[in-house]
Amino acid sequence: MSRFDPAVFAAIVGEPHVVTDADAARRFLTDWTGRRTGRADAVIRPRSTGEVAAVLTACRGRGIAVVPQGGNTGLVGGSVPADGDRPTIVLSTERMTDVGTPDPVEMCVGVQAGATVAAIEAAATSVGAHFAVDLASRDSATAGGIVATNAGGVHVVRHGGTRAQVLGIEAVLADGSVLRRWNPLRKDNVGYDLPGLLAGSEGTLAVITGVLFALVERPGQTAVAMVAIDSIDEVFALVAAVRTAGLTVEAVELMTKAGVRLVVESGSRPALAGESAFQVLLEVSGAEPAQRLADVLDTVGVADAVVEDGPARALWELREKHTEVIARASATVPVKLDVAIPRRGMGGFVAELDVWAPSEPYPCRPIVFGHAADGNLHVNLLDIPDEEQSAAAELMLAKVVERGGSVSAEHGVGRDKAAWLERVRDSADVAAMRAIKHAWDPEGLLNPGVLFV
Ligand code: FAD
Ligand code: 2HG
Ligand code: ZN
Repeated sequence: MSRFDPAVFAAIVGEPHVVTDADAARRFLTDWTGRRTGRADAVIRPRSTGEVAAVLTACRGRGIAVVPQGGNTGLVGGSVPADGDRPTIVLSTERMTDVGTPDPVEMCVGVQAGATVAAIEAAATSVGAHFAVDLASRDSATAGGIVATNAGGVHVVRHGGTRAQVLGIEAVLADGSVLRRWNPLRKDNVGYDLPGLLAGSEGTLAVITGVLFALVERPGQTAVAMVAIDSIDEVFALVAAVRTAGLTVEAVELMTKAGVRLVVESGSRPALAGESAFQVLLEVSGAEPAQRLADVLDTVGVADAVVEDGPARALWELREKHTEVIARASATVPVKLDVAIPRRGMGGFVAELDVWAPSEPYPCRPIVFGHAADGNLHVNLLDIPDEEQSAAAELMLAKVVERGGSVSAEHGVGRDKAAWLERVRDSADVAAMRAIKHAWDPEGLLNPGVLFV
């Protein structure tokens, strides 16, 4: 196996874009949580698909592993390399930020992999359309990253996840060849859905260089309510009442008293005067949405609520600040578990968590929030000593599986949950996934240690 030679890569992307200086490379080698720091021989920053193809060809010939990285906002340790001796580069898409002109007839926009979610939405807005994926990391998370993780976000209840928005894809395979399906057709059943396969592939099958995204209609007038509730089951009654009233549900986000309290302590204005066990943020669209939403809340008889015209950023702030506030509030890096639970079981799961957390040998502060209508809960366990964290995660994920849930709802498997793959998928399923991995990346160069242990 040849040693890494920076000159080979400098000849492809230009010397300034082969980052070997330790200080300059640091931000690419530690993940967003600060939990994982890895090692790489260099960070390579190509500008074009042709450069990515040449980089992968050079890596293949030299046995160099490639860790694709977009905004590095991933929360499962998949965007940074492992800490070992293996020759490795981080391939950053941060210079691949082109956003094409959106097409208002075909309702699509083509972007390079490093374009941020915020940039894609800005382009969509310029033609009166809307990009359906939105998440609090929108200013950093990239097209390639959201496709590679099949990110969810706040509008899954309305439009589905990222995979549902992918019309076409351009990606460089491990052998340096370029796969391109780039057609805005909504109907095209010729062969396997390779763009769909790359959604959720977490950098293990190819480096995504471009995405042709579907755009959706703007929601028009929206209204946002923050509603006090005592039990999670009330969420579903509320959502049903809103739908029955003819309003369209755009987002349904759950928070707990403990989480809202932390965000308010960090300086945000509380929405409601009192404290309830849970607060749910409901965003709806339709004609006169604020008045109609208020009427629905009256009819249902909620104890406390506030309704504002959209976009109601102050209400959204209470939800969107959870991740950063939790990171600052915990004495140790929080254990972050992104799980899905069958909706009828969510209340029981959260109640059990409250009993379990203080009674374990390593008592922790659980903060739960998430995309309630999708059954997606973000369970953050604060203050757990480092040496106890994997046992705590293990216990929690086992409870999720017992309840028929998923150990990864929207963040992916990454390195953090790779050991769970064989526990939650049956042997034929894992064998099929391994066969795909082997066919696309026979030498195991793409993101080793992610998805598969
Ligand atoms: P990275 O973190 O750089 O990479 C993530 C994975 O994708 C890695 O495995 C990486 O190898 C791979 N990858 C990246 N680019 C490419 C490429 N071009 N080709 C192939 N593989 C690639 N996630 C949600 O699903 N929903 C949320 O609501 C949400 N909210 C968040 C809020 C905050 C404040 C933060 C910090 C994170 C949040 N996330 C959320 C997690 C994260 O933003 C998403 O997983 C996002 O999709 C990652 O995009 P990225 O560009 O940062 O990818
Ligand atoms: C969100 O929905 C993200 O805000 C982050 O998926 C979840 O911080 C988390 O646990
Ligand atoms: Zn989320």
